[in-house]
Amino acid sequence: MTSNFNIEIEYKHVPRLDSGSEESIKYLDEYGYAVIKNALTSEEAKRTVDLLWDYLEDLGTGIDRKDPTTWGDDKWPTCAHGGIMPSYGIGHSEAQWYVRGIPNVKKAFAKIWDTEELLSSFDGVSLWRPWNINPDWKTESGQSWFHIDQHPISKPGKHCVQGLVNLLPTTDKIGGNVVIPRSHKFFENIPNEYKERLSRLPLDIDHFRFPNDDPKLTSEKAVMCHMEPGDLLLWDSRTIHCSNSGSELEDGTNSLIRAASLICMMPKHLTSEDVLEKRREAVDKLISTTNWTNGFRNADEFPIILEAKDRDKYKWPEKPVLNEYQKSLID
Ligand SMILES: O=C(O)CCC(=O)C(=O)O
Ligand SMILES: [Fe+2]
Repeated sequence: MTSNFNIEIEYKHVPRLDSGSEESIKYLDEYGYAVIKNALTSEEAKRTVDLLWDYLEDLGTGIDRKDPTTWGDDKWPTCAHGGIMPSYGIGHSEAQWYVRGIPNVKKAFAKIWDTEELLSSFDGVSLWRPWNINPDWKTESGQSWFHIDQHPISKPGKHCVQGLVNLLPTTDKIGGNVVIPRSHKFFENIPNEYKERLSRLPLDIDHFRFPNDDPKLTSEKAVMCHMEPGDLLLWDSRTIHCSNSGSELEDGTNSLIRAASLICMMPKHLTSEDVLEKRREAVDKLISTTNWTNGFRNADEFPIILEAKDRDKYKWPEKPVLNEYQKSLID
Protein backbone atom coordinates (compact mmCIF):
# COMPACT_ATOMS: atom_id res chain seq x y z
CA MET A 1 0.00 0.00 0.00
CA THR A 2 1.35 3.42 -0.85
CA SER A 3 0.16 6.48 0.99
CA ASN A 4 0.36 10.17 0.37
CA PHE A 5 3.76 10.43 2.04
CA ASN A 6 7.06 8.82 1.42
CA ILE A 7 7.12 6.06 3.99
CA GLU A 8 5.81 2.90 2.46
CA ILE A 9 3.51 0.83 4.62
CA GLU A 10 2.95 -2.84 4.07
CA TYR A 11 -0.44 -4.24 5.02
CA LYS A 12 0.61 -7.63 6.28
CA HIS A 13 -0.86 -10.91 7.47
CA VAL A 14 1.58 -11.50 10.31
CA PRO A 15 1.38 -14.61 12.53
CA ARG A 16 -1.62 -14.47 14.86
CA LEU A 17 -0.24 -15.99 18.05
CA ASP A 18 -1.99 -17.52 21.04
CA SER A 19 -2.48 -15.43 24.16
CA GLY A 20 0.11 -16.39 26.75
CA SER A 21 2.20 -18.45 24.31
CA GLU A 22 6.01 -18.64 24.25
CA GLU A 23 5.83 -17.71 20.56
CA SER A 24 4.07 -14.44 21.35
CA ILE A 25 6.87 -13.44 23.73
CA LYS A 26 9.61 -14.39 21.29
CA TYR A 27 7.94 -12.48 18.47
CA LEU A 28 7.41 -9.42 20.66
CA ASP A 29 11.03 -9.42 21.81
CA GLU A 30 12.33 -9.77 18.26
CA TYR A 31 10.02 -7.41 16.35
CA GLY A 32 8.79 -5.05 19.07
CA TYR A 33 5.16 -5.94 18.39
CA ALA A 34 2.96 -9.06 18.16
CA VAL A 35 -0.60 -9.91 17.21
CA ILE A 36 -2.54 -12.10 19.63
CA LYS A 37 -5.27 -14.13 18.02
CA ASN A 38 -8.79 -13.75 19.42
CA ALA A 39 -8.00 -12.20 22.78
CA LEU A 40 -11.73 -11.56 22.55
CA THR A 41 -14.06 -13.85 20.61
CA SER A 42 -15.82 -12.21 17.68
CA GLU A 43 -19.01 -12.11 19.79
CA GLU A 44 -17.15 -10.35 22.61
CA ALA A 45 -15.74 -7.87 20.10
CA LYS A 46 -19.22 -7.18 18.80
CA ARG A 47 -20.55 -6.73 22.34
CA THR A 48 -17.77 -4.21 23.01
CA VAL A 49 -18.74 -2.18 19.94
CA ASP A 50 -22.37 -2.19 21.11
CA LEU A 51 -21.26 -1.00 24.54
CA LEU A 52 -19.18 1.75 22.94
CA TRP A 53 -22.27 2.95 21.10
CA ASP A 54 -24.18 2.89 24.40
CA TYR A 55 -21.44 5.11 25.83
CA LEU A 56 -21.62 7.53 22.89
CA GLU A 57 -25.41 7.74 22.89
CA ASP A 58 -25.51 8.17 26.67
CA LEU A 59 -23.26 11.24 26.43
CA GLY A 60 -26.56 12.96 25.74
CA THR A 61 -25.34 15.08 22.84
CA GLY A 62 -27.70 13.48 20.33
CA ILE A 63 -25.54 10.76 18.80
CA ASP A 64 -27.61 7.97 17.24
CA ARG A 65 -25.68 4.85 16.19
CA LYS A 66 -28.02 4.34 13.24
CA ASP A 67 -27.69 7.85 11.86
CA PRO A 68 -24.26 9.10 10.72
CA THR A 69 -25.64 12.62 10.31
CA THR A 70 -25.57 12.74 14.14
CA TRP A 71 -21.86 11.88 14.36
CA GLY A 72 -20.54 15.39 13.73
CA ASP A 73 -17.93 17.11 15.87
CA ASP A 74 -20.67 19.12 17.59
CA LYS A 75 -21.87 15.89 19.20
CA TRP A 76 -18.84 13.58 19.07
CA PRO A 77 -16.43 13.55 22.05
CA THR A 78 -13.14 15.44 21.63
CA CYS A 79 -10.48 13.30 19.96
CA ALA A 80 -6.72 13.39 20.28
CA HIS A 81 -4.31 12.41 17.52
CA GLY A 82 -5.41 9.44 15.44
CA GLY A 83 -9.06 9.59 16.51
CA ILE A 84 -8.35 8.58 20.11
CA MET A 85 -10.99 9.51 22.67
CA PRO A 86 -9.17 10.04 25.94
CA SER A 87 -11.71 11.57 28.33
CA TYR A 88 -15.33 12.13 29.42
CA GLY A 89 -15.38 8.90 31.44
CA ILE A 90 -14.41 6.62 28.53
CA GLY A 91 -11.72 4.95 30.66
CA HIS A 92 -14.43 3.71 33.03
CA SER A 93 -17.12 3.05 30.47
CA GLU A 94 -18.81 -0.33 30.61
CA ALA A 95 -17.14 -1.08 27.25
CA GLN A 96 -13.59 -0.56 28.50
CA TRP A 97 -14.20 -2.43 31.74
CA TYR A 98 -15.80 -5.26 29.76
CA VAL A 99 -12.60 -5.70 27.71
CA ARG A 100 -10.40 -5.55 30.83
CA GLY A 101 -12.58 -8.19 32.46
CA ILE A 102 -11.86 -10.82 29.80
CA PRO A 103 -9.20 -13.20 31.19
CA ASN A 104 -7.69 -13.97 27.78
CA VAL A 105 -6.55 -10.32 27.58
CA LYS A 106 -4.72 -10.46 30.89
CA LYS A 107 -3.21 -13.80 29.90
CA ALA A 108 -1.22 -12.07 27.13
CA PHE A 109 0.25 -9.51 29.54
CA ALA A 110 0.78 -12.06 32.34
CA LYS A 111 3.13 -14.02 30.09
CA ILE A 112 5.08 -10.87 29.21
CA TRP A 113 5.67 -9.97 32.85
CA ASP A 114 5.67 -13.49 34.26
CA THR A 115 3.11 -12.62 36.92
CA GLU A 116 -0.65 -12.71 37.33
CA GLU A 117 -0.47 -9.71 39.64
CA LEU A 118 -1.23 -7.00 37.11
CA LEU A 119 -2.94 -3.63 37.08
CA SER A 120 -4.84 -2.24 34.11
CA SER A 121 -4.64 1.19 32.54
CA PHE A 122 -7.81 3.28 32.44
CA ASP A 123 -7.35 4.56 28.91
CA GLY A 124 -9.63 5.27 26.01
CA VAL A 125 -10.52 4.04 22.55
CA SER A 126 -9.79 4.85 18.95
CA LEU A 127 -12.94 5.21 16.86
CA TRP A 128 -12.81 6.21 13.22
CA ARG A 129 -15.85 7.63 11.50
CA PRO A 130 -16.54 7.00 7.77
CA TRP A 131 -14.76 10.00 6.27
CA ASN A 132 -16.39 9.51 2.86
CA ILE A 133 -19.39 11.16 4.59
CA ASN A 134 -17.33 14.02 6.02
CA PRO A 135 -13.68 14.45 4.95
CA ASP A 136 -12.94 16.22 8.27
CA TRP A 137 -13.36 12.86 10.00
CA LYS A 138 -10.24 11.47 8.34
CA THR A 139 -7.55 10.94 10.95
CA GLU A 140 -3.84 11.70 10.64
CA SER A 141 -1.39 10.01 8.35
CA GLY A 142 1.56 8.24 9.82
CA GLN A 143 4.20 10.62 8.64
CA SER A 144 2.97 13.34 10.97
CA TRP A 145 3.26 11.39 14.20
CA PHE A 146 5.60 8.42 14.24
CA HIS A 147 6.49 8.21 17.92
CA ILE A 148 7.50 6.16 20.91
CA ASP A 149 5.60 6.29 24.20
CA GLN A 150 8.50 6.09 26.62
CA HIS A 151 10.93 8.81 27.64
CA PRO A 152 14.37 7.72 26.39
CA ILE A 153 16.22 9.31 29.31
CA SER A 154 14.00 8.89 32.35
CA LYS A 155 12.91 5.33 31.45
CA PRO A 156 15.82 3.39 29.97
CA GLY A 157 15.16 -0.26 29.12
CA LYS A 158 11.95 -2.25 28.84
CA HIS A 159 9.13 -0.77 30.89
CA CYS A 160 5.84 -1.16 29.17
CA VAL A 161 4.01 -3.11 26.49
CA GLN A 162 0.93 -1.36 25.15
CA GLY A 163 -2.06 -3.01 23.60
CA LEU A 164 -5.13 -2.47 21.53
CA VAL A 165 -7.98 -4.85 20.98
CA ASN A 166 -9.19 -4.54 17.44
CA LEU A 167 -12.99 -4.67 17.25
CA LEU A 168 -13.88 -4.40 13.54
CA PRO A 169 -12.52 -6.05 10.38
CA THR A 170 -9.34 -4.38 9.10
CA THR A 171 -8.32 -3.67 5.48
CA ASP A 172 -5.46 -1.78 3.88
CA LYS A 173 -7.93 0.83 2.63
CA ILE A 174 -9.24 1.63 6.10
CA GLY A 175 -5.81 1.94 7.68
CA GLY A 176 -4.86 1.33 11.27
CA ASN A 177 -1.90 1.02 13.58
CA VAL A 178 1.56 1.06 11.99
CA VAL A 179 4.74 -0.25 13.58
CA ILE A 180 8.36 -0.20 12.45
CA PRO A 181 9.59 -3.76 13.08
CA ARG A 182 12.58 -4.06 15.42
CA SER A 183 12.64 -0.29 16.05
CA HIS A 184 12.60 -0.82 19.84
CA LYS A 185 16.25 -1.75 19.41
CA PHE A 186 17.11 1.86 18.49
CA PHE A 187 15.78 3.20 21.77
CA GLU A 188 18.98 2.97 23.74
CA ASN A 189 20.79 5.31 21.40
CA ILE A 190 18.10 8.00 21.14
CA PRO A 191 19.52 10.16 23.99
CA ASN A 192 22.78 10.46 22.00
CA GLU A 193 21.06 11.16 18.72
CA TYR A 194 18.54 13.71 19.93
CA LYS A 195 20.26 15.67 22.70
CA GLU A 196 18.71 19.00 21.77
CA ARG A 197 15.22 17.67 21.04
CA LEU A 198 15.20 15.71 24.29
CA SER A 199 16.37 18.68 26.31
CA ARG A 200 12.95 20.18 25.54
CA LEU A 201 10.99 17.08 26.55
CA PRO A 202 10.02 17.03 30.26
CA LEU A 203 11.20 13.82 31.93
CA ASP A 204 7.67 12.80 32.82
CA ILE A 205 6.31 13.08 29.27
CA ASP A 206 6.40 9.66 27.67
CA HIS A 207 5.83 10.72 24.09
CA PHE A 208 8.64 11.43 21.66
CA ARG A 209 8.02 12.21 17.99
CA PHE A 210 10.51 11.65 15.23
CA PRO A 211 11.25 14.02 12.41
CA ASN A 212 9.96 12.74 9.04
CA ASP A 213 13.41 12.18 7.65
CA ASP A 214 14.71 10.04 10.51
CA PRO A 215 16.31 6.97 8.87
CA LYS A 216 14.86 4.75 11.59
CA LEU A 217 11.44 5.26 10.00
CA THR A 218 12.64 3.46 6.91
CA SER A 219 15.02 1.02 8.60
CA GLU A 220 12.50 -1.73 7.84
CA LYS A 221 9.28 -1.53 5.92
CA ALA A 222 6.54 -0.16 8.19
CA VAL A 223 3.88 -2.75 8.91
CA MET A 224 0.15 -2.43 9.28
CA CYS A 225 -1.09 -5.73 10.66
CA HIS A 226 -4.15 -7.46 9.35
CA MET A 227 -6.29 -8.23 12.39
CA GLU A 228 -9.56 -10.02 12.92
CA PRO A 229 -12.15 -8.58 15.29
CA GLY A 230 -11.02 -9.57 18.79
CA ASP A 231 -7.31 -9.71 17.98
CA LEU A 232 -4.96 -7.89 20.35
CA LEU A 233 -2.00 -5.94 19.02
CA LEU A 234 0.85 -5.64 21.51
CA TRP A 235 3.77 -3.29 21.08
CA ASP A 236 6.69 -2.32 23.27
CA SER A 237 6.45 1.38 24.19
CA ARG A 238 9.95 1.76 22.71
CA THR A 239 8.75 0.58 19.30
CA ILE A 240 8.19 3.38 16.78
CA HIS A 241 4.51 3.45 15.85
CA CYS A 242 1.50 5.58 14.93
CA SER A 243 -1.80 5.10 13.20
CA ASN A 244 -2.36 5.88 9.57
CA SER A 245 -5.69 6.49 7.87
CA GLY A 246 -6.14 4.80 4.51
CA SER A 247 -6.55 6.40 1.12
CA GLU A 248 -10.05 5.45 0.05
CA LEU A 249 -13.25 3.92 1.34
CA GLU A 250 -15.86 1.93 -0.52
CA ASP A 251 -18.70 4.05 -1.81
CA GLY A 252 -21.60 4.14 0.61
CA THR A 253 -19.58 3.27 3.72
CA ASN A 254 -21.80 4.48 6.53
CA SER A 255 -20.60 2.73 9.68
CA LEU A 256 -17.55 3.06 11.92
CA ILE A 257 -14.47 1.97 10.01
CA ARG A 258 -12.17 1.36 12.95
CA ALA A 259 -12.79 0.63 16.62
CA ALA A 260 -9.91 -0.25 18.89
CA SER A 261 -9.92 -0.51 22.65
CA LEU A 262 -6.64 0.65 24.16
CA ILE A 263 -5.50 -1.54 26.99
CA CYS A 264 -2.29 -1.95 28.91
CA MET A 265 -1.42 -4.07 31.92
CA MET A 266 1.72 -3.78 34.01
CA PRO A 267 2.99 -5.54 37.17
CA LYS A 268 1.37 -4.40 40.40
CA HIS A 269 4.61 -4.44 42.41
CA LEU A 270 5.92 -1.43 40.41
CA THR A 271 3.20 0.81 41.76
CA SER A 272 3.62 3.04 44.81
CA GLU A 273 0.92 3.37 47.48
CA ASP A 274 0.46 6.98 46.41
CA VAL A 275 -0.35 5.95 42.83
CA LEU A 276 -2.58 3.11 44.06
CA GLU A 277 -4.56 5.66 46.04
CA LYS A 278 -4.93 7.87 42.95
CA ARG A 279 -6.09 4.85 40.95
CA ARG A 280 -8.82 4.04 43.50
CA GLU A 281 -9.94 7.63 43.34
CA ALA A 282 -9.83 7.52 39.53
CA VAL A 283 -12.39 4.71 39.49
CA ASP A 284 -14.58 6.62 41.94
CA LYS A 285 -14.39 9.84 39.95
CA LEU A 286 -14.29 8.29 36.44
CA ILE A 287 -10.85 9.74 35.70
CA SER A 288 -9.27 8.28 32.54
CA THR A 289 -5.50 7.80 32.29
CA THR A 290 -2.76 6.94 29.82
CA ASN A 291 -1.29 3.47 29.33
CA TRP A 292 1.02 3.69 32.36
CA THR A 293 -0.26 1.99 35.50
CA ASN A 294 2.70 2.78 37.75
CA GLY A 295 2.53 6.53 37.20
CA PHE A 296 -0.59 8.63 37.23
CA ARG A 297 -1.44 10.95 34.38
CA ASN A 298 -4.97 12.33 34.31
CA ALA A 299 -6.15 12.24 30.69
CA ASP A 300 -9.05 14.57 31.52
CA GLU A 301 -6.39 17.24 31.93
CA PHE A 302 -4.85 16.80 28.49
CA PRO A 303 -4.62 20.26 26.88
CA ILE A 304 -7.00 19.26 24.04
CA ILE A 305 -9.63 18.38 26.63
CA LEU A 306 -9.11 21.48 28.77
CA GLU A 307 -9.29 23.62 25.63
CA ALA A 308 -12.38 21.89 24.20
CA LYS A 309 -15.44 24.07 23.77
CA ASP A 310 -18.66 23.18 25.66
CA ARG A 311 -17.10 20.30 27.47
CA ASP A 312 -19.84 20.48 30.08
CA LYS A 313 -22.30 19.30 27.49
CA TYR A 314 -21.23 15.67 27.86
CA LYS A 315 -23.05 13.52 30.37
CA TRP A 316 -20.45 11.18 31.85
CA PRO A 317 -21.23 7.46 32.39
CA GLU A 318 -22.39 6.02 35.69
CA LYS A 319 -19.74 4.72 38.08
CA PRO A 320 -18.76 1.23 36.85
CA VAL A 321 -20.16 -1.84 38.60
CA LEU A 322 -17.20 -4.21 38.79
CA ASN A 323 -16.80 -7.86 39.69
CA GLU A 324 -13.93 -9.11 41.89
CA TYR A 325 -11.77 -9.94 38.88
CA GLN A 326 -12.12 -6.43 37.44
CA LYS A 327 -11.52 -4.88 40.89
CA SER A 328 -8.26 -6.80 41.20
CA LEU A 329 -6.97 -4.79 38.24
CA ILE A 330 -7.37 -1.47 40.12
CA ASP A 331 -5.02 -1.92 43.08
O1 LIG B 1 -4.52 4.12 17.25
C1 LIG B 1 -3.43 3.59 17.19
O2 LIG B 1 -3.26 2.51 16.67
C2 LIG B 1 -2.21 4.29 17.77
C3 LIG B 1 -2.33 4.41 19.21
C4 LIG B 1 -1.11 4.90 19.90
O3 LIG B 1 -0.20 5.45 19.38
C5 LIG B 1 -1.04 4.63 21.33
O4 LIG B 1 -2.05 4.22 21.91
O5 LIG B 1 0.04 4.79 21.90
FE1 LIG C 1 1.46 5.61 20.85
